Amino acid sequence: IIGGENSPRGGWPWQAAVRLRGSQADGRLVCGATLIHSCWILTSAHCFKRYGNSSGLYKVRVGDYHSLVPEEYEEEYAVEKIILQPRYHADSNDYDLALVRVSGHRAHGGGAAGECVRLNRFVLPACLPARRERVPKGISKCYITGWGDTGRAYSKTLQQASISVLSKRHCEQRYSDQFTSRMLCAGSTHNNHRVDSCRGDSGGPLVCERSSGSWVVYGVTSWGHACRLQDAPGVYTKVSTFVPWIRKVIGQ
Ligand code: 4AZ
Repeated sequence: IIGGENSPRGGWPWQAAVRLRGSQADGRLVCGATLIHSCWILTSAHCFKRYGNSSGLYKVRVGDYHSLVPEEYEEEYAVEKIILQPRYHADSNDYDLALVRVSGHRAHGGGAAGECVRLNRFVLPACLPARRERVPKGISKCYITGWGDTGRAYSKTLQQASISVLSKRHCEQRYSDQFTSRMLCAGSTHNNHRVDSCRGDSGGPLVCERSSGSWVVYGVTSWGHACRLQDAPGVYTKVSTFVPWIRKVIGQ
């Protein structure tokens, strides 16, 4: 995250990370992700472009704040399966969404029936938007979060930044037909304080607070022209488009 700040501990309890498992690169950050159900995280499909989509290569970490310090509510889970959005093709950024099912916590014991990730004050799912729901205009505060590049290096602590969802015109002007109706355009509206997602934040959430106080994952960090360039807003997969597919896959 460029132009962000340290998040409060436990401030974004749905923030998860996909990390490499085993080998020399154990624990290396692959992508951000959002817990949307005790057994499922939402991330972007392009996260699996580099190392492939076989589940044994990855693990999911939840409840984390400082990536190098073991914390009380931090847990890691094996990946049971990775489901890429069927219309995603690795040669474009369209349909850039994936669902990852995590293995249950039998090894740790003490979980509720049908639960995979153990939920608590530091580990809670975000809400899905309604099908075709638009981001509420004006009233809602939206944030991006992640451990990705801050402009100097990847962050050790979870970063947050307040961001505005922009009209699609901003991204259509900048990216022409690479920007599709499956995408959201977001960035900062003033030029002297740029805010953006960057390498390593991909797959992570763009959340906004509804007037009811619930937090909804409207976007999944996907792509953009570098980070923080003038007139280069960030592009996020529009989750509301995919709610029927998500519900079908996760079975609710
Ligand atoms: C990336 O390289 C990346 N500002 C992620 C997000 C954005 C640009 C690049 C959007 O993963």
